[in-house]
Amino acid sequence: MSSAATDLGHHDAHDEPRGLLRWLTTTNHKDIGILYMLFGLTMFLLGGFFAELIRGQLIHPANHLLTPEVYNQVITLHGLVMVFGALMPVTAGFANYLIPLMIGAPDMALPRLNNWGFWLLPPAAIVLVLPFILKLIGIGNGPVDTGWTMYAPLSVQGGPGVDFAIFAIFLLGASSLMASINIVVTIFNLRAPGMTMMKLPLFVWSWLMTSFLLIAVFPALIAGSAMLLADRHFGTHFFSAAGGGDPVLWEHLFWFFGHPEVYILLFPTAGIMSHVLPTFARKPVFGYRAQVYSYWAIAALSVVVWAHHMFTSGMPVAGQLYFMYSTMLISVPLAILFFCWMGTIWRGSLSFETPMLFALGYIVLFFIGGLTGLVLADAVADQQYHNSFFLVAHFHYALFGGPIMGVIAGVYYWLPKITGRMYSERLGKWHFWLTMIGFNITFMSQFFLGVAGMPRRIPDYALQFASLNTVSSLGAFILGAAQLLLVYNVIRAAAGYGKRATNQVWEGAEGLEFTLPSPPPHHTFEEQPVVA
Ligand code: HEM
Ligand SMILES: [Cu+2]
Repeated sequence: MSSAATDLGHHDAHDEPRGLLRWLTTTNHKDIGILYMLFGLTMFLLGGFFAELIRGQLIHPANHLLTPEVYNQVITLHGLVMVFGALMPVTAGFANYLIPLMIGAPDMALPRLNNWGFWLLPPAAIVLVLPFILKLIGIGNGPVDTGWTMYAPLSVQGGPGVDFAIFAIFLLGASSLMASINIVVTIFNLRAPGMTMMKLPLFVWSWLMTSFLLIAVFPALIAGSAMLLADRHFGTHFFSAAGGGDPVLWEHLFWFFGHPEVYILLFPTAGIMSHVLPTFARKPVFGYRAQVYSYWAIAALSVVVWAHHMFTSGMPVAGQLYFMYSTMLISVPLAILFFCWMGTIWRGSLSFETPMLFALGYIVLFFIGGLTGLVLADAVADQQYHNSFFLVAHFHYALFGGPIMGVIAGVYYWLPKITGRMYSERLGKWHFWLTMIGFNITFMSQFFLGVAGMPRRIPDYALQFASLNTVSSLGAFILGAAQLLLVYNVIRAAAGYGKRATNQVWEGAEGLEFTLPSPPPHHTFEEQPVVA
């Protein structure tokens, strides 16, 4: 049994390469996981740099830090880099590192595909950002500047930066599909004896659902991008009304991908929550089955609500009502998840190490993101708030407040496992409080700006928006600076400083990964463990 099981994976030759070649050619899931996470962190810093440029421009009216063209390029790259460069790869890194450890498998099912999946990412990032750098030295007219949604007809008419972005999307799509297929096959086939589906750790379940979603919806974006490319260069008119096409078709294709994408970003970190909270509450996770069923319900509903992004594009009343109510329905399974998290910490013996702080911050911030999403789901209210700063504030509460906080909780939680060293708890707490304070200063003020009528995607604004924008920008500088503490903590642990971590790392931690040494050896579970 055990030999058959281990032969499924690969077995690195024992004279495996070292140094740079090791990282280029590795098929080991832990190495690849680390590559993904480092890539994600790098992109987080780049996306953060763009964010600071945006807030630098908006710090006071009539500012000339960026020209309007460059402003549009910077907001577009910021959005694309954060979503596709930072969040998706970093959660995929957790998947690669943790899923085999959590299910007792020696590696991912398709290790060479895994290597490919990762190495498509750096070229994608370079293709996306290269026009920006070329422009700095005077070549070309810069990167894509349409906003991350790349709406037609603007994207049909835009400069070569749009072509670079389309090519980056092809690479990112191929990478995501490879990773998703690998994850599904691994979870279905490589579980240790006794690890039934209903015993899977919730992080593994969350990634199974993420993979299903990716496989279901990424093709819509790839197809749409191919059509866009054809419209731009091969004389087709998919998105051009003059030639018999329809620009709204792009919106359908984009949001059929784009709305589920929110849950693709969210799920893995909802999974992380259900590991961090029980550990520091010293209680078993509450409502395991309810959480699994909620994942299913959210995933299913997420693909039928896309046009809530299109209320102002013109739609029959019946359509408005359908998309309004179906969207609001998602709050039911989401609320169940929230109740399960609360149930998990309810009357636990809580302690507040850094991962726990970020997990609690997640609950608070993502709750605000969710509630304000309900406001935008109201087809009538959305006529007012659409494309205002209310929306910008909402989706940052939903994307930073949820996924990014969850990723950071996960980083602090598993960093000692991965590096064998504890991070500095004191700096971790500083990181948390500065993030929490900086974040709320930055984005709470944007709700008020939005309600007062400040539109999104503008490099300059009317005088009555001045003071709240200054507040928001100062908050963003605190928020950005705070993330350097995370970088410091990661580098410090990776470089081998800090207290040694035990196998279990945390007093209340459970799961197969915590039965292994910290850091785990290069090859794990060559003998498959048996789960009782
Ligand atoms: C330091 C933290 C951040 C700050 C200060 C920040 C700031 C901003 C601002 C001010 C805008 C609006 C630009 C405009 O419409 O004129 C924006 C757009 C956006 N941000 Fe962020 N952001 C941050 C982090 C993130 C993260 C973590 C994500 C996603 C994971 C994200 C995703 C987006 C997206 C998708 C857009 C829309 C871009 C577009 O309209 O094309 N941001 N950000
Ligand atoms: Cu949506």
